Amino acid sequence: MKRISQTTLLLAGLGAIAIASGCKAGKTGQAATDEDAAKKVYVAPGKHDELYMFASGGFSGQIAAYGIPSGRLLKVIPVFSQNPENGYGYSEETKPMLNTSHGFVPWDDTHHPELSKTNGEDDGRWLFINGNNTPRIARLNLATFKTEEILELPNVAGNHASPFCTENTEYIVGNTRFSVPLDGDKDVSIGDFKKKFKGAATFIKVDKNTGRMNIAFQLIVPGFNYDLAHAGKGPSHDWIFFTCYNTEQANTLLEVNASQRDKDFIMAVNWKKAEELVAQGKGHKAPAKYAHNLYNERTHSATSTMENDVTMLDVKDYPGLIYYIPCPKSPHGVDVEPNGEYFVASGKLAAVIPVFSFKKMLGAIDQKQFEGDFDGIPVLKYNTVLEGEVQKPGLGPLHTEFDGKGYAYTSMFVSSEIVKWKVDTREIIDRIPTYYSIGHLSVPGGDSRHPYGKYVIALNKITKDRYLPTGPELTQSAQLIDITGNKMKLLLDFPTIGEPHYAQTIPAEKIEKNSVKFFKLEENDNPYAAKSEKEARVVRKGNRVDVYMTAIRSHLAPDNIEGINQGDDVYVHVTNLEQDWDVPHGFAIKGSNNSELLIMPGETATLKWAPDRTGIFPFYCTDFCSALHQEMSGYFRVSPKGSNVPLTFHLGENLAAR
Ligand code: RUQ
Ligand code: CUA
Repeated sequence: MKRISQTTLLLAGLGAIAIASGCKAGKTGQAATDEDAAKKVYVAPGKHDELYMFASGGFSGQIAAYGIPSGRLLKVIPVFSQNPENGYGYSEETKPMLNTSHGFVPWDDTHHPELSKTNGEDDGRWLFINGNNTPRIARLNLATFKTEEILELPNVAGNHASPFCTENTEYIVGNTRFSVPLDGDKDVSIGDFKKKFKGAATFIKVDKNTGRMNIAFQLIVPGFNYDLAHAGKGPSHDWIFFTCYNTEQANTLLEVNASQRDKDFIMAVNWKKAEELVAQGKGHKAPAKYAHNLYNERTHSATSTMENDVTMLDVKDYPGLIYYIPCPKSPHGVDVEPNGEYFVASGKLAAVIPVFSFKKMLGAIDQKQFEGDFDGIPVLKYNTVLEGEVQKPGLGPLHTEFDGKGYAYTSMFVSSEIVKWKVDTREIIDRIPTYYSIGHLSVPGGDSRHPYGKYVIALNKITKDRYLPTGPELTQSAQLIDITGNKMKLLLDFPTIGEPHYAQTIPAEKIEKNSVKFFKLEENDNPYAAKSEKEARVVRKGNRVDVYMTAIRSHLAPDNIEGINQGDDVYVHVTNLEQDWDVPHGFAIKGSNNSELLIMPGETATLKWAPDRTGIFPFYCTDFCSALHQEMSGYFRVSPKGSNVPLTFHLGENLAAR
């Protein structure tokens, strides 16, 4: 009991420090008046930013792209949440993207954008992001800035430790935050936690050419709470390191009960070895139900397939597959420096930042330097793997990124600052306050073999007094910090959508050159496309009416449609005939219980509409596309059920009364 109350006090104390340091620090703000800082973030009108930053939208479920150094918001890319702004998740073509084994799930919580890598470097092809709540991983295509694929993860709950990329994007890896009974064994007492609740580390194979994802295997690991991971690089290429907390395996009041042990673990996994075992036919197929959703750029449509099983390896059965490294205390993540030799863990309740050596780890394994085992899995001796500790770094270390010049930058949640330290000597070089309560930070390329450096971006949890107040809910915020000198220098605060949980930042040139400007009409394979006005038509089959509509500046064809009856399901398939950059058309119908469509040039999108009453229903283009945009409109006539008004459609005819 005594121990519990001490821990509670410690945690309450940490919270208080966070708030106190946050409010006090608010007075500084020197950068806002610094002309030099203003010059460094000023991007003249018409000029482009130097970098793209892709930040998760946190509980918005989306990704947002910003220009750096200006901090200008360029685009919100819908991923796990419906987006009425462009019809994602509302149109018939994109609804299947949000299908899961639980049915249609129109929201999630995104945390960790991960750029695809070639030879350990960000290659600008794809961006992966996790859905935390209903475990999913999405892949975005950075040529189109569209979500192309969403894969649900079975046997997992709280897909937080995700997604992490191996050095050549061989795998995207995720693990469970909440250990749960495996899918085959569902109705289990929570009291059976220690026996029956398991972690499942998921290894998703990524096709080199198409980016297509498939679950290669899952490793059944002990029922802990898994936290962030990073794959090795260079010498440590074959390994991936996970952190875990709650090695106490508590299932109630985790705040206290999962903070008992002095050290939890880094779990080092030899993924190369796991891959070999699976190739040899080891492991077993376990029943699992999960959705695999794929968007096709040619049909402009998504399909959802339900998968039925997954290959699982129980790590207990394969010695040498994983090792534990003790790590203080409730570690929240592990980061691998550019050379792949040192890995750095951050215990959110720890007083030091431990830096481990990969070489020493291999040596310790070789010489069986074990301090014991957990469930048969060897636990290496802390000191045999440790290279050294960063002493007195600050309070609440969370995440570390690197600048490629031998320095590391660690975010400190509780003391609300970034600490710069030297990787080889572990001495602290500088610290800078963040406003407030920083979570992740992002150095461009900061988790890759060759960081671009130049900036570190603080991704904060709280803004308090930093912006004009907007009622109880305040904007979320990031901060841009110059790291070119010995001392870090705050340049800019900029608001973000949702919570900018984590971001990855990449030189613009790697993305810009591949950017798609429009979709070729002749490559449009959507079965409902009308590729010219001549093909525009309306077809009835029972109570289903398909409208094949075209859009071009500045009319929709057809624009007068009669003979729809109440009780019909109307599918309006709009094809944008434009073949030019930046000419989308929009589409909306009065009273439709749906969002608009925003149709890119060459694309087809479908709005489903069930008219709820008889009458005249105007429809129009919602995107201001030309001087005669206001004229881009038309009418539906909806008659009573069973009416004998013939189905007709027109364009360019002044109808006579019927
Ligand atoms: S975890 S703030 Cu959700 Cu990314 Cu450390
Ligand atoms: Cu098309 Cu406005």
